[in-house]
Amino acid sequence: MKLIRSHRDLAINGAQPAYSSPLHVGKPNVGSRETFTRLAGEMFERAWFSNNGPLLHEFERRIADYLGVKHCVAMRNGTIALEIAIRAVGLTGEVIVPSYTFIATAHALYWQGITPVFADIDPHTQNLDPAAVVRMITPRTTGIIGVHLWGRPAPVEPLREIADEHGLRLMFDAAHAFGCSHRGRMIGGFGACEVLSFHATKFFNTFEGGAVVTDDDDLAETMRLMRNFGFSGYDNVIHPGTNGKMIEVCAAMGLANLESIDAAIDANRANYHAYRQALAELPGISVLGYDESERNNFQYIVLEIGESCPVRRDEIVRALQAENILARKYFWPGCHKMSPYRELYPHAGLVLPNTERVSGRVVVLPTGMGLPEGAVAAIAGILRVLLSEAA
Ligand code: T4K
Repeated sequence: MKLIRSHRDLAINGAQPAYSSPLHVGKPNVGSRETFTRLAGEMFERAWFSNNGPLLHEFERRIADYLGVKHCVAMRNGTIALEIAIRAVGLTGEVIVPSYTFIATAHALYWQGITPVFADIDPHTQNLDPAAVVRMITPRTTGIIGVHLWGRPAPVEPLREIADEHGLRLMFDAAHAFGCSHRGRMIGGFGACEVLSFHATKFFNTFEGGAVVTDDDDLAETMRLMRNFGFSGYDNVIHPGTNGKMIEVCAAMGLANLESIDAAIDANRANYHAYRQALAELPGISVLGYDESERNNFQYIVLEIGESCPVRRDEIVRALQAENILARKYFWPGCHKMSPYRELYPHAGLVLPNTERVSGRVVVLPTGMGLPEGAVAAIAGILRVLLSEAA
Protein backbone atom coordinates (compact mmCIF):
# COMPACT_ATOMS: atom_id res chain seq x y z
CA MET A 1 0.00 0.00 0.00
CA LYS A 2 1.31 3.41 -0.91
CA LEU A 3 1.66 6.02 1.82
CA ILE A 4 -0.82 8.86 1.57
CA ARG A 5 0.51 11.96 3.31
CA SER A 6 -0.51 14.80 1.03
CA HIS A 7 -2.69 15.54 -1.97
CA ARG A 8 0.25 14.65 -4.25
CA ASP A 9 -0.15 11.02 -3.13
CA LEU A 10 -3.74 10.81 -4.41
CA ALA A 11 -4.47 9.04 -7.71
CA ILE A 12 -6.77 11.90 -8.84
CA ASN A 13 -3.60 14.00 -8.81
CA GLY A 14 -1.62 11.54 -10.90
CA ALA A 15 -0.17 9.19 -8.27
CA GLN A 16 -0.42 5.40 -8.60
CA PRO A 17 -3.80 4.02 -7.47
CA ALA A 18 -3.87 2.60 -3.94
CA TYR A 19 -4.97 -0.79 -5.30
CA SER A 20 -3.83 -2.48 -8.49
CA SER A 21 -7.08 -4.47 -8.77
CA PRO A 22 -10.51 -3.08 -7.96
CA LEU A 23 -12.16 -3.22 -4.54
CA HIS A 24 -15.85 -3.80 -5.31
CA VAL A 25 -18.86 -2.90 -3.19
CA GLY A 26 -20.50 -6.14 -4.29
CA LYS A 27 -17.60 -8.60 -4.23
CA PRO A 28 -19.27 -11.97 -3.65
CA ASN A 29 -18.77 -13.86 -0.39
CA VAL A 30 -17.90 -17.48 -1.06
CA GLY A 31 -18.64 -20.03 1.65
CA SER A 32 -17.45 -23.62 1.71
CA ARG A 33 -16.16 -24.53 -1.74
CA GLU A 34 -15.87 -28.13 -0.50
CA THR A 35 -19.57 -28.31 0.29
CA PHE A 36 -20.46 -26.67 -3.00
CA THR A 37 -18.28 -29.10 -4.97
CA ARG A 38 -19.73 -32.11 -3.14
CA LEU A 39 -23.33 -30.97 -3.71
CA ALA A 40 -22.64 -30.11 -7.36
CA GLY A 41 -21.00 -33.53 -7.80
CA GLU A 42 -24.10 -35.26 -6.40
CA MET A 43 -26.22 -33.15 -8.73
CA PHE A 44 -24.23 -34.38 -11.74
CA GLU A 45 -24.62 -37.99 -10.54
CA ARG A 46 -28.39 -37.54 -10.29
CA ALA A 47 -28.56 -35.70 -13.62
CA TRP A 48 -31.28 -33.51 -12.12
CA PHE A 49 -30.51 -29.83 -12.71
CA SER A 50 -33.78 -27.94 -12.24
CA ASN A 51 -37.55 -28.33 -11.65
CA ASN A 52 -38.16 -29.10 -7.98
CA GLY A 53 -34.90 -30.92 -7.31
CA PRO A 54 -33.74 -32.15 -3.90
CA LEU A 55 -31.24 -29.30 -3.42
CA LEU A 56 -34.01 -26.75 -3.99
CA HIS A 57 -36.19 -28.47 -1.40
CA GLU A 58 -33.41 -28.57 1.15
CA PHE A 59 -32.52 -24.92 0.48
CA GLU A 60 -36.13 -23.74 0.83
CA ARG A 61 -36.56 -25.67 4.08
CA ARG A 62 -33.36 -24.20 5.53
CA ILE A 63 -34.28 -20.61 4.56
CA ALA A 64 -37.81 -20.94 5.99
CA ASP A 65 -36.38 -22.36 9.25
CA TYR A 66 -33.75 -19.60 9.46
CA LEU A 67 -36.42 -16.92 9.12
CA GLY A 68 -39.11 -18.65 11.16
CA VAL A 69 -41.67 -18.54 8.33
CA LYS A 70 -43.87 -21.32 6.94
CA HIS A 71 -42.91 -21.03 3.28
CA CYS A 72 -39.91 -20.14 1.17
CA VAL A 73 -40.53 -20.18 -2.58
CA ALA A 74 -37.08 -19.87 -4.15
CA MET A 75 -36.79 -18.17 -7.52
CA ARG A 76 -34.34 -17.43 -10.33
CA ASN A 77 -33.59 -13.91 -9.00
CA GLY A 78 -35.08 -11.23 -6.76
CA THR A 79 -36.72 -9.39 -9.65
CA ILE A 80 -38.75 -12.34 -10.91
CA ALA A 81 -39.59 -13.09 -7.27
CA LEU A 82 -40.96 -9.54 -6.95
CA GLU A 83 -42.95 -9.89 -10.19
CA ILE A 84 -44.48 -13.18 -9.15
CA ALA A 85 -45.24 -11.95 -5.62
CA ILE A 86 -46.89 -8.77 -7.00
CA ARG A 87 -49.14 -10.88 -9.23
CA ALA A 88 -49.92 -13.46 -6.57
CA VAL A 89 -50.81 -10.78 -4.02
CA GLY A 90 -53.19 -9.32 -6.64
CA LEU A 91 -51.73 -5.85 -7.09
CA THR A 92 -53.12 -3.83 -10.01
CA GLY A 93 -53.66 -0.15 -10.89
CA GLU A 94 -51.27 1.94 -8.78
CA VAL A 95 -48.87 0.71 -6.11
CA ILE A 96 -46.95 2.99 -3.76
CA VAL A 97 -43.20 2.42 -3.51
CA PRO A 98 -40.20 4.52 -2.53
CA SER A 99 -38.23 6.13 -5.34
CA TYR A 100 -35.09 5.73 -3.23
CA THR A 101 -34.50 2.04 -3.99
CA PHE A 102 -32.93 -0.15 -6.66
CA ILE A 103 -34.79 0.22 -9.95
CA ALA A 104 -36.09 -3.39 -9.78
CA THR A 105 -38.69 -2.42 -7.16
CA ALA A 106 -40.38 -0.05 -9.62
CA HIS A 107 -39.71 -2.05 -12.78
CA ALA A 108 -41.28 -5.21 -11.33
CA LEU A 109 -44.58 -3.28 -11.24
CA TYR A 110 -44.25 -1.36 -14.51
CA TRP A 111 -43.25 -4.53 -16.39
CA GLN A 112 -46.67 -5.95 -15.50
CA GLY A 113 -48.71 -2.88 -16.48
CA ILE A 114 -48.97 -1.56 -12.92
CA THR A 115 -48.12 2.08 -12.18
CA PRO A 116 -45.48 2.60 -9.50
CA VAL A 117 -46.30 5.75 -7.54
CA PHE A 118 -43.31 7.14 -5.68
CA ALA A 119 -43.65 8.32 -2.10
CA ASP A 120 -40.93 10.25 -0.32
CA ILE A 121 -38.65 8.89 2.37
CA ASP A 122 -37.87 10.00 5.88
CA PRO A 123 -34.35 11.47 5.56
CA HIS A 124 -33.27 9.97 8.90
CA THR A 125 -34.29 6.37 8.22
CA GLN A 126 -33.99 6.62 4.40
CA ASN A 127 -37.09 4.40 4.33
CA LEU A 128 -40.66 5.30 3.31
CA ASP A 129 -42.23 8.15 5.24
CA PRO A 130 -45.73 6.91 6.25
CA ALA A 131 -47.21 10.42 5.98
CA ALA A 132 -45.91 10.70 2.41
CA VAL A 133 -47.43 7.30 1.59
CA VAL A 134 -50.87 8.49 2.73
CA ARG A 135 -50.56 11.56 0.49
CA MET A 136 -50.02 9.38 -2.59
CA ILE A 137 -53.12 7.18 -2.16
CA THR A 138 -55.72 7.54 -4.94
CA PRO A 139 -58.84 5.53 -5.86
CA ARG A 140 -56.58 3.39 -8.14
CA THR A 141 -54.15 2.42 -5.37
CA THR A 142 -54.22 -1.29 -4.54
CA GLY A 143 -51.11 -1.75 -2.45
CA ILE A 144 -47.85 -0.64 -0.88
CA ILE A 145 -44.44 -2.21 -1.31
CA GLY A 146 -42.17 -1.20 1.57
CA VAL A 147 -38.42 -1.60 1.07
CA HIS A 148 -36.12 -2.42 4.00
CA LEU A 149 -33.37 -0.25 2.59
CA TRP A 150 -29.82 -1.28 3.54
CA GLY A 151 -31.41 -4.02 5.71
CA ARG A 152 -32.88 -1.42 8.06
CA PRO A 153 -36.58 -2.15 8.58
CA ALA A 154 -39.20 -0.10 6.77
CA PRO A 155 -41.87 1.42 9.07
CA VAL A 156 -43.71 -1.89 9.26
CA GLU A 157 -46.42 -1.02 11.80
CA PRO A 158 -47.42 2.41 10.39
CA LEU A 159 -47.56 0.91 6.89
CA ARG A 160 -49.73 -1.93 8.23
CA GLU A 161 -52.14 0.60 9.75
CA ILE A 162 -52.32 2.65 6.54
CA ALA A 163 -52.91 -0.48 4.46
CA ASP A 164 -55.66 -1.71 6.80
CA GLU A 165 -57.35 1.65 6.95
CA HIS A 166 -57.42 2.08 3.15
CA GLY A 167 -58.05 -1.55 2.21
CA LEU A 168 -54.63 -1.96 0.53
CA ARG A 169 -52.35 -4.98 0.26
CA LEU A 170 -48.92 -4.65 1.88
CA MET A 171 -45.77 -6.54 0.92
CA PHE A 172 -42.06 -5.88 1.31
CA ASP A 173 -39.01 -5.80 -0.88
CA ALA A 174 -36.56 -7.35 1.58
CA ALA A 175 -33.76 -7.75 -0.98
CA HIS A 176 -31.30 -6.12 1.44
CA ALA A 177 -32.65 -7.57 4.65
CA PHE A 178 -31.94 -11.30 4.74
CA GLY A 179 -30.67 -12.06 8.26
CA CYS A 180 -32.08 -8.85 9.80
CA SER A 181 -34.77 -8.54 12.44
CA HIS A 182 -37.41 -6.01 13.45
CA ARG A 183 -38.66 -5.92 17.05
CA GLY A 184 -37.03 -9.28 17.62
CA ARG A 185 -38.71 -11.02 14.68
CA MET A 186 -36.81 -11.94 11.54
CA ILE A 187 -37.61 -9.86 8.48
CA GLY A 188 -39.42 -12.21 6.13
CA GLY A 189 -42.50 -12.57 8.31
CA PHE A 190 -44.10 -9.18 7.68
CA GLY A 191 -46.88 -8.14 5.28
CA ALA A 192 -48.54 -10.56 2.89
CA CYS A 193 -45.08 -11.71 1.84
CA GLU A 194 -41.48 -10.53 1.60
CA VAL A 195 -39.08 -10.80 -1.31
CA LEU A 196 -35.39 -11.67 -0.89
CA SER A 197 -32.49 -11.35 -3.31
CA PHE A 198 -29.58 -13.77 -3.30
CA HIS A 199 -27.72 -11.97 -6.08
CA ALA A 200 -23.93 -12.35 -6.29
CA THR A 201 -23.48 -8.89 -4.79
CA LYS A 202 -25.59 -9.64 -1.70
CA PHE A 203 -23.76 -10.80 1.44
CA PHE A 204 -25.46 -14.16 1.01
CA ASN A 205 -25.67 -15.34 -2.58
CA THR A 206 -26.79 -18.28 -4.71
CA PHE A 207 -24.78 -16.89 -7.68
CA GLU A 208 -28.09 -15.29 -8.66
CA GLY A 209 -31.32 -16.06 -6.91
CA GLY A 210 -34.21 -14.82 -4.88
CA ALA A 211 -37.21 -16.02 -2.91
CA VAL A 212 -40.61 -15.05 -1.65
CA VAL A 213 -41.22 -15.93 1.98
CA THR A 214 -44.65 -15.98 3.57
CA ASP A 215 -46.83 -17.60 6.22
CA ASP A 216 -49.78 -17.71 3.83
CA ASP A 217 -50.36 -21.28 2.55
CA ASP A 218 -52.56 -20.28 -0.40
CA LEU A 219 -50.21 -17.51 -1.54
CA ALA A 220 -47.23 -19.88 -1.40
CA GLU A 221 -49.12 -22.49 -3.40
CA THR A 222 -50.07 -19.92 -6.06
CA MET A 223 -46.47 -18.70 -6.35
CA ARG A 224 -45.17 -22.28 -6.69
CA LEU A 225 -47.54 -22.73 -9.63
CA MET A 226 -46.63 -19.35 -11.14
CA ARG A 227 -42.90 -19.99 -11.09
CA ASN A 228 -43.33 -23.22 -13.07
CA PHE A 229 -45.73 -22.22 -15.90
CA GLY A 230 -48.74 -23.16 -13.74
CA PHE A 231 -47.99 -26.89 -14.00
CA SER A 232 -49.67 -29.22 -11.54
CA GLY A 233 -48.04 -32.56 -12.33
CA TYR A 234 -47.42 -33.75 -15.90
CA ASP A 235 -49.56 -32.40 -18.72
CA ASN A 236 -51.81 -30.34 -16.45
CA VAL A 237 -51.60 -26.56 -16.37
CA ILE A 238 -53.99 -25.02 -13.86
CA HIS A 239 -52.69 -21.43 -13.65
CA PRO A 240 -50.98 -18.78 -15.78
CA GLY A 241 -47.29 -18.73 -15.05
CA THR A 242 -43.74 -18.07 -16.11
CA ASN A 243 -40.33 -19.62 -15.58
CA GLY A 244 -39.05 -18.32 -12.26
CA LYS A 245 -37.46 -21.52 -10.97
CA MET A 246 -34.23 -21.59 -8.98
CA ILE A 247 -31.92 -24.20 -10.51
CA GLU A 248 -30.12 -26.89 -8.52
CA VAL A 249 -26.61 -25.48 -8.85
CA CYS A 250 -27.81 -22.20 -7.33
CA ALA A 251 -29.45 -24.04 -4.44
CA ALA A 252 -26.12 -25.87 -3.93
CA MET A 253 -24.33 -22.52 -3.70
CA GLY A 254 -26.95 -21.33 -1.22
CA LEU A 255 -26.50 -24.40 0.97
CA ALA A 256 -22.71 -23.97 0.89
CA ASN A 257 -23.02 -20.29 1.76
CA LEU A 258 -25.46 -20.98 4.60
CA GLU A 259 -22.58 -22.76 6.36
CA SER A 260 -20.65 -19.50 6.55
CA ILE A 261 -23.47 -17.02 6.97
CA ASP A 262 -22.40 -16.17 10.54
CA ALA A 263 -18.82 -15.62 9.39
CA ALA A 264 -20.05 -13.29 6.63
CA ILE A 265 -22.10 -11.27 9.11
CA ASP A 266 -19.19 -11.18 11.58
CA ALA A 267 -16.86 -9.85 8.86
CA ASN A 268 -19.41 -7.21 7.87
CA ARG A 269 -19.96 -6.21 11.50
CA ALA A 270 -16.22 -5.88 12.11
CA ASN A 271 -15.82 -3.78 8.93
CA TYR A 272 -18.76 -1.59 9.97
CA HIS A 273 -17.27 -0.90 13.40
CA ALA A 274 -13.85 -0.26 11.89
CA TYR A 275 -15.30 2.21 9.37
CA ARG A 276 -17.29 4.01 12.06
CA GLN A 277 -14.21 4.42 14.19
CA ALA A 278 -11.86 5.35 11.35
CA LEU A 279 -14.21 7.93 9.82
CA ALA A 280 -15.53 9.39 13.08
CA GLU A 281 -13.32 12.49 12.97
CA LEU A 282 -13.97 13.44 9.35
CA PRO A 283 -16.02 16.65 9.12
CA GLY A 284 -19.43 16.30 7.50
CA ILE A 285 -19.13 12.54 6.91
CA SER A 286 -21.25 10.08 8.86
CA VAL A 287 -21.71 6.33 8.61
CA LEU A 288 -25.36 5.27 8.60
CA GLY A 289 -25.98 3.26 11.79
CA TYR A 290 -27.58 -0.11 12.44
CA ASP A 291 -29.70 -0.79 15.55
CA GLU A 292 -27.50 -3.30 17.32
CA SER A 293 -30.28 -4.45 19.63
CA GLU A 294 -31.64 -6.18 16.49
CA ARG A 295 -30.07 -8.69 14.11
CA ASN A 296 -28.32 -7.06 11.17
CA ASN A 297 -26.35 -8.29 8.18
CA PHE A 298 -24.31 -5.03 8.07
CA GLN A 299 -23.88 -5.58 4.32
CA TYR A 300 -23.92 -1.93 3.30
CA ILE A 301 -21.47 0.69 4.53
CA VAL A 302 -23.44 3.83 3.76
CA LEU A 303 -21.77 7.23 4.12
CA GLU A 304 -23.73 10.45 4.17
CA ILE A 305 -21.80 13.47 2.97
CA GLY A 306 -23.30 16.44 4.76
CA GLU A 307 -23.27 20.17 4.04
CA SER A 308 -20.32 20.73 6.36
CA CYS A 309 -18.06 18.39 4.38
CA PRO A 310 -15.54 20.48 2.39
CA VAL A 311 -15.65 18.02 -0.56
CA ARG A 312 -18.80 17.21 -2.57
CA ARG A 313 -20.11 13.66 -2.80
CA ASP A 314 -19.28 13.19 -6.49
CA GLU A 315 -15.71 14.37 -5.94
CA ILE A 316 -15.31 11.84 -3.10
CA VAL A 317 -16.55 9.02 -5.35
CA ARG A 318 -14.25 10.16 -8.17
CA ALA A 319 -11.24 10.26 -5.83
CA LEU A 320 -11.94 6.79 -4.42
CA GLN A 321 -12.57 5.26 -7.84
CA ALA A 322 -9.26 6.68 -9.08
CA GLU A 323 -7.64 4.64 -6.26
CA ASN A 324 -9.46 1.53 -7.60
CA ILE A 325 -11.83 1.66 -4.64
CA LEU A 326 -15.12 1.37 -6.52
CA ALA A 327 -17.43 3.29 -4.17
CA ARG A 328 -21.01 3.60 -5.45
CA LYS A 329 -23.70 6.32 -5.46
CA TYR A 330 -26.59 3.95 -4.59
CA PHE A 331 -29.47 4.73 -5.35
CA TRP A 332 -28.81 7.96 -7.15
CA PRO A 333 -30.63 9.74 -8.76
CA GLY A 334 -33.78 7.92 -7.54
CA CYS A 335 -36.09 5.79 -9.68
CA HIS A 336 -38.22 8.82 -10.59
CA LYS A 337 -35.27 10.23 -12.53
CA MET A 338 -34.74 7.10 -14.60
CA SER A 339 -36.65 5.93 -17.66
CA PRO A 340 -39.53 5.49 -18.12
CA TYR A 341 -40.49 7.26 -14.89
CA ARG A 342 -38.71 10.54 -15.58
CA GLU A 343 -40.76 10.93 -18.77
CA LEU A 344 -43.97 9.80 -17.05
CA TYR A 345 -43.54 12.07 -14.02
CA PRO A 346 -41.29 14.97 -15.03
CA HIS A 347 -42.22 16.92 -11.89
CA ALA A 348 -42.03 14.06 -9.37
CA GLY A 349 -39.07 15.73 -7.67
CA LEU A 350 -41.44 18.33 -6.24
CA VAL A 351 -42.99 15.73 -3.94
CA LEU A 352 -39.73 13.82 -3.37
CA PRO A 353 -37.43 16.42 -1.77
CA ASN A 354 -35.93 14.00 0.76
CA THR A 355 -35.29 11.38 -1.93
CA GLU A 356 -33.42 13.95 -4.00
CA ARG A 357 -31.43 15.27 -1.02
CA VAL A 358 -30.47 11.85 0.37
CA SER A 359 -29.64 10.26 -2.98
CA GLY A 360 -27.35 13.21 -3.68
CA ARG A 361 -25.27 12.68 -0.56
CA VAL A 362 -24.84 8.90 -0.19
CA VAL A 363 -21.69 6.92 -0.92
CA VAL A 364 -21.55 3.13 -0.44
CA LEU A 365 -18.15 1.62 0.37
CA PRO A 366 -16.71 -1.86 -0.15
CA THR A 367 -17.07 -4.42 2.63
CA GLY A 368 -17.54 -8.19 2.95
CA MET A 369 -15.35 -11.18 3.70
CA GLY A 370 -12.96 -10.35 0.87
CA LEU A 371 -12.13 -6.81 1.98
CA PRO A 372 -8.31 -6.70 2.10
CA GLU A 373 -6.67 -6.12 5.45
CA GLY A 374 -5.92 -2.45 5.98
CA ALA A 375 -8.54 -1.30 3.45
CA VAL A 376 -10.61 0.60 6.01
CA ALA A 377 -7.53 2.49 7.24
CA ALA A 378 -6.47 3.17 3.64
CA ILE A 379 -9.90 4.54 2.68
CA ALA A 380 -9.99 6.68 5.83
CA GLY A 381 -6.48 7.97 5.03
CA ILE A 382 -7.45 8.92 1.47
CA LEU A 383 -10.57 10.73 2.67
CA ARG A 384 -8.64 12.52 5.42
CA VAL A 385 -6.10 13.91 2.94
CA LEU A 386 -8.79 14.76 0.39
CA LEU A 387 -10.83 16.67 2.97
CA SER A 388 -7.89 18.40 4.64
CA GLU A 389 -6.57 19.71 1.32
CA ALA A 390 -9.99 21.11 0.51
CA ALA A 391 -10.73 22.64 3.92
N1 T4K B 1 -34.80 -4.83 -4.79
C1 T4K B 1 -33.73 -4.21 -4.28
C2 T4K B 1 -33.92 -3.22 -3.19
C3 T4K B 1 -32.44 -4.53 -4.74
O1 T4K B 1 -31.35 -3.90 -4.24
C4 T4K B 1 -32.30 -5.50 -5.76
C5 T4K B 1 -30.99 -5.82 -6.30
C6 T4K B 1 -33.47 -6.12 -6.26
C7 T4K B 1 -34.70 -5.75 -5.75
C8 T4K B 1 -33.41 -7.14 -7.35
O2 T4K B 1 -32.80 -8.34 -6.98
P1 T4K B 1 -32.04 -9.24 -8.11
O3 T4K B 1 -32.99 -9.44 -9.25
O4 T4K B 1 -30.79 -8.50 -8.54
O5 T4K B 1 -31.75 -10.53 -7.38
C9 T4K B 1 -26.36 -4.66 -8.09
C10 T4K B 1 -27.03 -6.00 -8.20
O6 T4K B 1 -27.00 -6.49 -9.53
C11 T4K B 1 -28.45 -6.01 -7.70
O7 T4K B 1 -28.77 -7.36 -7.47
C12 T4K B 1 -28.60 -5.25 -6.40
N2 T4K B 1 -29.97 -5.12 -5.98
C13 T4K B 1 -28.01 -3.87 -6.55
C14 T4K B 1 -28.08 -3.11 -5.26
O8 T4K B 1 -26.63 -3.99 -6.89
P2 T4K B 1 -25.59 -2.98 -9.93
O9 T4K B 1 -26.25 -2.39 -11.10
O10 T4K B 1 -24.95 -2.09 -8.94
O11 T4K B 1 -24.57 -4.13 -10.38
P3 T4K B 1 -23.04 -4.05 -10.84
O12 T4K B 1 -22.89 -4.95 -12.00
O13 T4K B 1 -22.64 -2.61 -10.99
O14 T4K B 1 -22.27 -4.70 -9.63
C15 T4K B 1 -22.09 -4.05 -8.39
C16 T4K B 1 -20.64 -4.20 -7.93
O15 T4K B 1 -20.39 -5.56 -7.60
C17 T4K B 1 -19.62 -3.82 -8.99
O16 T4K B 1 -18.61 -3.05 -8.38
C18 T4K B 1 -19.06 -5.15 -9.45
C19 T4K B 1 -19.22 -6.06 -8.28
N3 T4K B 1 -19.43 -7.48 -8.63
C20 T4K B 1 -20.57 -7.80 -9.30
C21 T4K B 1 -20.81 -9.11 -9.65
C22 T4K B 1 -22.07 -9.48 -10.40
C23 T4K B 1 -18.49 -8.42 -8.30
O17 T4K B 1 -17.44 -8.09 -7.71
N4 T4K B 1 -18.73 -9.74 -8.63
C24 T4K B 1 -19.85 -10.13 -9.29
O18 T4K B 1 -20.05 -11.32 -9.54
O19 T4K B 1 -26.70 -3.85 -9.19
